Amino acid sequence: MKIKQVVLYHLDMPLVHPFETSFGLETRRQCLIIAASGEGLTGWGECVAHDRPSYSPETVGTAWHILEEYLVPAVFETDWEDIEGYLNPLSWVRGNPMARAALQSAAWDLLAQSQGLSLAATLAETYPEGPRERVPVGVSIGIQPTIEGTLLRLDKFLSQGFSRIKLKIKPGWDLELLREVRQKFPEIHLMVDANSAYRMDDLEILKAMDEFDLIMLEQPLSHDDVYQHSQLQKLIDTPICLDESIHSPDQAVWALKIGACRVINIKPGRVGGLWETRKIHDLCQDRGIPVWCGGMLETGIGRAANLAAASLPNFRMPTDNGPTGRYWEEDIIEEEFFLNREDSTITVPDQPGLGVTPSLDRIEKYLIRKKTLAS
Ligand code: OSB
Ligand code: MG
Repeated sequence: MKIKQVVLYHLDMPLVHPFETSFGLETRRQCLIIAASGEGLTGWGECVAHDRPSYSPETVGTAWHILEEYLVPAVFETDWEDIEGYLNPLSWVRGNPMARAALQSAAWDLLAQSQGLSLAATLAETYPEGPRERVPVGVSIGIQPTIEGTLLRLDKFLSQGFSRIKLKIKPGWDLELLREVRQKFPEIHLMVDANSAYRMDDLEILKAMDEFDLIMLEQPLSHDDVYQHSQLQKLIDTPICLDESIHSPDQAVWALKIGACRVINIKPGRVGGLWETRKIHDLCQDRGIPVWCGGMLETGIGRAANLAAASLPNFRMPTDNGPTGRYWEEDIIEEEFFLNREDSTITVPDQPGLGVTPSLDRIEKYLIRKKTLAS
C-alpha cells in the first residue's frame, strides 16, 4: 500500500451539551480529521487532541505540525503491506501519540478496506472468538452547576437505557455529590473520573469514596504519575483506573508491575494508535487486568475506530463512546450511532474498513483550515 495523498481538516464543532471536567468547560470541540488516499481507496482517521493542552500536552496545532512536517512525508516514502510495515519508518518519532494515532487509524481503515473486512474483524484477526458485534456502553456525565441538576441528568440517562454511569469529580464536587447520588440510586453501576484533580494530601477524601461501591476511580492523581497512584492503591479499596498516565504499552506494564492500577482505560489516541491499543489489551489480558475504551468527544470517525477497538475480548467494561445524539446535533458521518436499549450496547460497524461514510459537505461546514499534501 502506498499512500499518495493526505488531506488534513481542522474542524470546530458545537457540542450538544457543554462538557465540564476538572480541567475546564468545553462547549465546542475542535478536532483534526485525516483522509489518506492510495490505490483507489481513502482511509479516515481522527486526531483526538483538544484545542488547548489541557487533557494532554498535544493540541490540534501541534498534531497538525507533526503530521505535516514529519509523519505524512515519512509515510509517503513507505510501501507497506501490514501495520508493522507502516509503523517501522515512523518509529523514530518520539511522543505525539495523538498525531501518530490519527494517521495510523487512516492506515488501518485502508488495510481493512483492501481486505474487504470491517476494522473490527481486521483488528480481531488473531483472536479465536473474533470481534463482538455489540459493545456495552455507559455515559460520562460532566460536572454540572448543581447536584440537583446532576441527579436529573443521571435519571434521564438511566431511563434512556444506559446501565453504567461515570461522574466527573474534582475537589469540592465529590463526596456530597456521591452521597446524594447513592441515596437516590443505591443500585446503579457507578464510577468516577477525577482527571488528575487530587493530590496525596487529599487522601481522606479519596479513602472516603470507598463507601460508595464505585466500580473504579479513574485518574485521581497527576497526569504524569504512576508511583503515587501505586501508593494510593494500597490505601484504598476502590480499584484505580489509569487514563492520562498511560501513553504506551511499556508504561502500562510498569504501572501494573508497581500496582498503580487495577483497570486501564485505553484510548487509542492517547496510546499512539490501534496497534498499541491491541498490545495493551493483550498484556492486560495476560495479567488478568480488565480494560475499557474511553472517549474524547469524538466525531463519528473516531467513534467508529474506538468501537472497533472496544469489540476485542478483553474490553470487558462498558465504553464511554456513546450514541451520536449525546455529542452532536449533526455529526460529520452519514450514519448515526444508537443505543440498543435492551442491552445497553452500541453496535460495532460491520461494513468494510471503518464502516462509516464521512460527509464532505458537513466537514466543509465546520472547517477552519484544510491542507492537501501529495507525495
Ligand atoms: O477523561 O475520559 C476522559 C472527554 C474529554 C477528555 C477526557 C475525558 C473525556 C470523557 C468523555 O470522559 C467521554 C466521552 O467521549 O463520552
Ligand atoms: Mg478519563
